Amino acid sequence: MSLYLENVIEATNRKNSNEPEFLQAVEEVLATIKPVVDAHPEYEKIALLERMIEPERIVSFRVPWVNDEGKVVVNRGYRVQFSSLIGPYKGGLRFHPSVNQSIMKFLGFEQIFKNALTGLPIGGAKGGSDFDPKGKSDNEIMRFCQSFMTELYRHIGQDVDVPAGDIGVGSREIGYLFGQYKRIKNAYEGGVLTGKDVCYGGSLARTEATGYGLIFFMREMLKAHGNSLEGKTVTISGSGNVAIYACQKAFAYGAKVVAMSDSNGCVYDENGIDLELIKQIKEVERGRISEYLKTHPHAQYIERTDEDSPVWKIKTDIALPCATQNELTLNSAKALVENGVIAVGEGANMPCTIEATNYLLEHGVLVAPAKAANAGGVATSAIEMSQNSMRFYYTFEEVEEKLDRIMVNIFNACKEASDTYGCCGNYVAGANIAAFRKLAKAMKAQGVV
Ligand code: NDP
Ligand code: 2IT
Repeated sequence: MSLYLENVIEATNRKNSNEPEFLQAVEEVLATIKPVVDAHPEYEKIALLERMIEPERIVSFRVPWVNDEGKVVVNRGYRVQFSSLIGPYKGGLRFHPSVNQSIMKFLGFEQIFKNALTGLPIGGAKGGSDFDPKGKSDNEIMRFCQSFMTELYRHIGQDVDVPAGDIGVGSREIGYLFGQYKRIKNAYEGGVLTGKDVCYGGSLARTEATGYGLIFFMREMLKAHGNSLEGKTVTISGSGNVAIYACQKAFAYGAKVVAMSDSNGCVYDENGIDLELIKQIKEVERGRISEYLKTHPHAQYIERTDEDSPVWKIKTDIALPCATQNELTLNSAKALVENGVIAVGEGANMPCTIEATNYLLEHGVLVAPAKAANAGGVATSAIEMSQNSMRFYYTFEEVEEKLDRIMVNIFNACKEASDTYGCCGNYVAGANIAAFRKLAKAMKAQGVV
């Protein structure tokens, strides 16, 4: 490793020692872009890596709101505006009790690279709160969202920073956030948030986009290795937005999804998951996945007892982690390899630990890395922004076709980079290198900012 890279890694570890998820995300990128950095000694003088690793701005704020019992609750809100290098800050909002600055920074850092891969003009950001939406009434969700936006509005704008959904933030929350923004600004600025309902400026197919995009990327990756989704067994972690639409598209390509999960455990249905039932439980009733067995008693429910999710112990050809970071551990990777997995597609952000990814790659498993494989969501957000600017709607088919083309381009970019830099078939390295090359070029072009 070059001395420059070594020094940057050492300084990053020292400065961010209390932020393990952020350090993990940075380490994964720096470990793979070495050949590009080595070929560009001028990067050191202009502190290119240091500037890419340091967020442009972090905003953290108090979010007070009143619960249904009349008690005031205080949560912490964040927006990490990581990079505006290639477009307005862009990235989702996460509402989950685990949210902290480290998680916000890792997600914002990943987003810069992911957004660069889409080929669209969007910078990188992430935000959210440690608010737990579970068990909250609709009115509580609304009051929380209104309070959150009452601070956030001053930091965002359709040409400045464009938030969207992530864990715990879907169409309902985006609606409440948008309503409050519009009220404060006294203006309809459609492009300030994406993931809006189609009835007031959202894009058709945005809801489906991340899951569909993941399967399009998987299709391309398998094709490049003489394989396909047809007839394959698939297991998916999570049962939220990404998991549900990945499941739907996997079935459409002739695969059979046999397992899905939530944070408490997983359901295994050897007949194939009944997706309509999952949607009813998760999207309508906001319940637990274990309720699947009430109407499908032949299925099995396996409770989660430790950090290794039971879903990865089930035999499968293709595994799609679509829940959260570090949900696929080294133990899980070993279990998957032992059961003959051929491909892992990251729908969630950084779902595999570094040890798990390395183990999978060393054992010949194809890995579709998150930055590339789940980029369909944010790419379709950018398509939503462009429709808002045009004051026009594309049809579902038009958006899906654009998304498909974008995912094909992303796969090709990852493949080209991995072939060029001598890590053929390693799309984790390919995605990082392809994104980094573009970002580095833009950073050099724009001077020291
Ligand atoms: P949702 O809130 O719709 O669903 C999240 C799912 O993951 C739920 O099934 C949830 O289970 C499970 N989950 C959440 N946290 C944990 C945890 N700590 N341990 C185990 N399971 C957990 O979120 P999304 O589907 O939108 O997001 C899923 C992942 O995809 C995230 O990593 C997100 O960053 C990423 N992503 C999302 C995009 C989007 O467009 N929405 C785009 C790109 C990436 P439970 O109900 O029990 O909490
Ligand atoms: O992680 C992600 O890419 C998202 N949560 C979607 C971001 C967006 O702006 O659509």
